[in-house]
Amino acid sequence: MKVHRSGADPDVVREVVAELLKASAPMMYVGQGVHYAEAYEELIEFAELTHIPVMTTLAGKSAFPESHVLALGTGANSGTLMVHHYLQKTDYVLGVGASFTNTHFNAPVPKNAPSAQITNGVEDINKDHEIDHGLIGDAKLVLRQMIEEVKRQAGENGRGDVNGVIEEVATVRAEFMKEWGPHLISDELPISPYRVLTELKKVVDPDNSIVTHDSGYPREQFVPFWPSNTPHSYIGWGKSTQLGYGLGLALGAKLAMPERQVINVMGDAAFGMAGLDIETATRAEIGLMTIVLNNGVMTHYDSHMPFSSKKYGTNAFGGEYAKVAEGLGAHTEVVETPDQLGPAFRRAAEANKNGQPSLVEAKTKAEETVAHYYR
Ligand SMILES: Cc1ncc(C[n+]2csc(CCOP(=O)(O)OP(=O)(O)O)c2C)c(N)n1
Ligand SMILES: [Mg+2]
Repeated sequence: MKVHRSGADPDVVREVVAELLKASAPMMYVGQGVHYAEAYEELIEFAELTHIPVMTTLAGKSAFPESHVLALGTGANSGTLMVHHYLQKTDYVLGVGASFTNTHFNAPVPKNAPSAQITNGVEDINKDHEIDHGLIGDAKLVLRQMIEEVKRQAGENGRGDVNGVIEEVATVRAEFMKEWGPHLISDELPISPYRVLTELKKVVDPDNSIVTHDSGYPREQFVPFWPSNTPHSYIGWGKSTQLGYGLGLALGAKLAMPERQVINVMGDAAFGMAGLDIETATRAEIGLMTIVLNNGVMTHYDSHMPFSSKKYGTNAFGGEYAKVAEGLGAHTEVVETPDQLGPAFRRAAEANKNGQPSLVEAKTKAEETVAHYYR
């Protein structure tokens, strides 16, 4: 079947652009539709023409470079302080390829600000949120219409940074990093999962990798801090949040983009659900890296099931996952101190180059500190 794309009603485009240019703190709430439409260049061009800052949802992560001066980062269940800041102050929200679905796994859509929504799913319009303008169409085509309309209304060079967005985002980002820096460079033992992220970032090239998390704390801890600057450098998932799913995604990602370093970060419970699929990677010579953040528990689940946790230890796990993975044909590493992380990641990545999967089992702390600003 042929795919048919369509653009939005030009009258609505005109009205939305006029309103956006009048607003004092507009923001973009960018979802997975930008990936589907491959509207990456248009999104950057539109943001730069209007100086509107960009938040991505969990599934939208990596649709906009997080190193960009207009990037607010990801607003998932956990998220950045910059997202929180703009969610509170915004006076106009433009959804781009976003369904505006109410879910625990994305930042809340601001209720009191006017909103417009670019989506190709008619059923998304007024589904969970009453919006002011629907821009029904393919994100790439609609953003192109919006770009042309900004040029018509504000001139070829668009609107300057009249609201001082670049400085404001930089100030809030500095505050955010000041708060989280100590976690990211922590020397504590067992190892902090945030330190794992920092050391991984030094060894692999994030722009040429594809990282994905698993359910639980690995997702909450990686999403706000892993720098996604190129399309598909991160697979954000979790609206349906089945534990173990990340490994399957990583297998597929490596097949789709064999030139990239693929990394799947999972907890010990997640490994219990799907870890045996590492044998699939060995058999099919899919050289991906799995990092098991082995903290010995399902973090926080003792509070969900206090009686059985106390009596039977149902929230806890034992086991040596590197040994299991060795039996499945992977190159394996066990890491107990932060300084061992870098060399282990280097050797694990080297094995991947030869088509062998690798597993790094890091003995980590059950870290409950998460960047939760809006919930
Ligand atoms: C199939 C399935 N069962 C249960 C859950 C609920 N759940 C979400 S996270 C989690 C525990 C995760 O523990 P672990 O993988 O060890 O990661 P941690 O949070 O400890 O870092 C559970 C049970 C789920 N998401 N999917
Ligand atoms: Mg765990």
